[in-house]
Amino acid sequence: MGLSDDEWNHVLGIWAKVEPDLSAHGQEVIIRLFQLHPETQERFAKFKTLTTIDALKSSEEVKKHGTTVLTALGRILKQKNNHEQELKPLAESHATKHKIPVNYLEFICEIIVKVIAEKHPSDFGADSQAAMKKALELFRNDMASKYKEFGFHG
Ligand code: ZNH
Repeated sequence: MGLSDDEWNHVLGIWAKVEPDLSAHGQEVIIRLFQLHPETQERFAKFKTLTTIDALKSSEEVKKHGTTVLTALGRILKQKNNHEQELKPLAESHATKHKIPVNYLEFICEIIVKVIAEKHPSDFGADSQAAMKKALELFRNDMASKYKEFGFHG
């Protein structure tokens, strides 16, 4: 179920292309998450007033949150699955405070892959995409098992 060295090289290689423009990627991911799955936006008290696509696009807070999310994800990916230390606080806050079900994590992971594919068509080939999907699946599985440790079965 783990990734080979080659697969991790793919994951971290494409991530290195994402990082210089992390906030644009993050902004796009969050906006698309809200557009495709409006119920996810309801989890954010701070985004309740952003009811139009224009409001979402011009929000500095959305951009900031997108950067926060992708920064945390990048930190986790770079641990190549030795991510217990980085994952635990995230699982705890998302289980006990934000209460974000695992299927919402599936939504965002799918969108992350799509956004990277659109922004980096020539650097994110089939092998890299497959590796990234696998890495994100590991992330989600470990989040889900940590959720259970925190008593959240979402
Ligand atoms: Zn989340 C927050 C990350 C997903 C919802 N996040 C957050 C933060 C971070 C994150 C880092 C800050 C800190 C804490 O913990 O709190 N996320 C993340 C990641 C992911 C996510 C990495 C994946 C990939 N989230 C998510 C989802 C959702 C969410 C899907 C829904 C739907 N978060 C959230 C909220 C919050 C957070 C609600 C809080 C915000 C504020 O600030 O208010």
